[in-house]
Amino acid sequence: MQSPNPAAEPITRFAMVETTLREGEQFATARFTSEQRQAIAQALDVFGVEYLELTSPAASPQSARDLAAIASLGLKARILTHIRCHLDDARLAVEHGAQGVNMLFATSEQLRRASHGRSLDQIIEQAQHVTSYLQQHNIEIRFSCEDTFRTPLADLLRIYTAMDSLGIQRVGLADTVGIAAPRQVYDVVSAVRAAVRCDIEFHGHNDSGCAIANAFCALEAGATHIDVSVLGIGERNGITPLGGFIARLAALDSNLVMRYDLSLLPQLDEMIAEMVGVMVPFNNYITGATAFTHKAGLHTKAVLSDPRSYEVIDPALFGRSRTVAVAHRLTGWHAVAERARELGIVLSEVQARAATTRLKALADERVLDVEDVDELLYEYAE
Ligand code: HCA
Ligand code: CU
Repeated sequence: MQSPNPAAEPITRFAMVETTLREGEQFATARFTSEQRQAIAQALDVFGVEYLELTSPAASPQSARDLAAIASLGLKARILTHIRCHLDDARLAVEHGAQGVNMLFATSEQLRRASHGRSLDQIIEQAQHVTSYLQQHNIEIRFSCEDTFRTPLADLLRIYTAMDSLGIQRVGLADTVGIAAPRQVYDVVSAVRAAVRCDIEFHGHNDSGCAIANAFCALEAGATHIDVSVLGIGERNGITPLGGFIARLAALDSNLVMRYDLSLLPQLDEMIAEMVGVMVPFNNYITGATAFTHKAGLHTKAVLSDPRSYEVIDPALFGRSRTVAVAHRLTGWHAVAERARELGIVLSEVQARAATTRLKALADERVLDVEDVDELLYEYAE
């Protein structure tokens, strides 16, 4: 298929950095026990995410113990921990068995003023210092500029090229406050792509509803690693959701996501929703209650003859099935005839149309459910 953006490279290589165990723990109602943290790590590992990002061992003694415990599980996913660009934190990461660190430094003027007050040169010097320690311990390193999209591009490029020249594995772009729009993400990632040799990670918040689109644009511009969390949980209203990101890629080409155990997605969403005390949203990507429900007559007619007419994602890949809603005033005779067939009732077109007319009139009077439809259809069987 022709890419909508002629400059965009086809997406060939990417990895997911799953951060339910770090960003997700920053969600308002999240408080995972050690057992839950391990269960989440294991479930995500079976699903097939490439990286797990865990809360810093500097956060609390239990967080440090849980990092060590998860790092010793022998999972396929690489175990990262998220640290400040600080030697003390780097030491703790090494001591607790992390294979890699995702470290960050605030670089926008807004955050530099509010947080550490350092100059660009001081940031780079500190990062070099910590990097050299981590490299002596063979730790995979990602360095991220917090609040990337409110940091001047010239500053970003200066920091990223300095870090790239140290031989770190990745630089990270973080839309910390959810302010970036897709074209902006595309442009900034493209500029970084042209300036560094290392991999590029993107972390996007969803305050203005662009987290999935931004992650996708980052990939199109050459990012290689995308941060996600189950249901998108994180600070405020969260980040790019794992399921939504998968949906975006599956809509483009399901081959991009076939390496994951997709049928586990509904369980993953349910598990995290329960642990943090929320419902899976009704309109959630793939796993929401209505994600594959077709209602209006025109839609149901087409979907019954070819699901691809109104479905760009195959529900079966995720162990889900489609629902054709019949018990309402927008119904159409194809859907009604199909419901009759399911009941073993064969209707002629004339009968199906007549039943549909009666159904619509009834639905104008009161709320119907499928039993009402079935009752009406059984009258035709007699
Ligand atoms: C935060 C930090 C962070 C870090 C992202 C990253 C963000 O909790 O404020 O390390 O790339 O959104 O900037 O989550
Ligand atoms: Cu974040």
